[in-house]
Amino acid sequence: MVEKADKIWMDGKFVDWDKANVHVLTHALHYGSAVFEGIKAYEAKKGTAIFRLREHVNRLFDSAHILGIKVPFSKSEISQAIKETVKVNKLKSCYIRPIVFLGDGQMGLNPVGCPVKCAIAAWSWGAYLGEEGMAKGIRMRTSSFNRHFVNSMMTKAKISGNYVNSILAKYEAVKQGFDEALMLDTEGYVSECTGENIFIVKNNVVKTTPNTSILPGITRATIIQIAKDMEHEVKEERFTRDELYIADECFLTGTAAELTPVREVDNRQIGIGKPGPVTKKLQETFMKVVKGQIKEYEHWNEYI
Ligand code: PPE
Repeated sequence: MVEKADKIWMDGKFVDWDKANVHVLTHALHYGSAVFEGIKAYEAKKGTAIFRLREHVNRLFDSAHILGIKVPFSKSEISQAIKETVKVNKLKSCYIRPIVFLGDGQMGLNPVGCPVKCAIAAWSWGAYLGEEGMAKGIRMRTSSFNRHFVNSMMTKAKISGNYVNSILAKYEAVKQGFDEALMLDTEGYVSECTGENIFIVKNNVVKTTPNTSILPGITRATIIQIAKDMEHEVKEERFTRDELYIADECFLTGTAAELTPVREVDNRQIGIGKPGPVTKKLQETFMKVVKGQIKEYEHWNEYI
């Protein structure tokens, strides 16, 4: 169950959490015509800091542009509203969910003329794939569902409708006792997971899938930067599931998942079967970075 906060920002005003409702004929509810973000605020050195707020707001606007809708607020208004949402709810650290959606007033697939609505909620959210997963690594299986073909769904946009594919895959994996689903692209190469990007490490080389069928993750970009700064060779290159089976290490990245190690894929142990040295070092560094504890990355912490 989501841990309720006090207020939700809706179209420019704060409303009580329990009153943040929409009409049942909301276009987005029927057709998935919404774009959203997932952002995290952490208790950092000098107070609460939102991690890479600018990049998240840019991606929200990019997603809206790809879907073909115009956000009825400016980027600075949305950024300000996000900060205020954290503030009014007195949350020291939290997950933040802005959503821009087609509202009610018109049915049918033609979205022209449908009102565009915005909301921003924030709540406390614990370890996405469990505390144990963070410490020991998770188990995943290759999904029977493919990741979107790039001309069927726009994967660079965080469009709500895209996530039905993730729900199908996640449900299948969880019902079979796994923590997460590994999704392949329509050509059979590794793509990403249901709500995370994926990395492997082999002989100290860090590899992640290229920006084709994936959501270009902000955590992914962060880890690429940190790994390069640690003098690792980083490749953005396609790889197959068997290359993953024989990798030394594997981990997932995402705002909610942060950096989650993977210990097993398709019932095969990955590397030593627990978080490897590169994974551990990146995970530790990432957690310091989001909390504003490393000077060279402090520009990513946006204090509220
Ligand atoms: N791929 C997908 C499909 C995805 O949904 C996410 C974020 C990522 C990669 C990683 O992106 P980034 O957060 O920018 O590093 N998934 C969000 C969904 C969580 C949810 O269950 O809702 C998130 O982590 O906020």
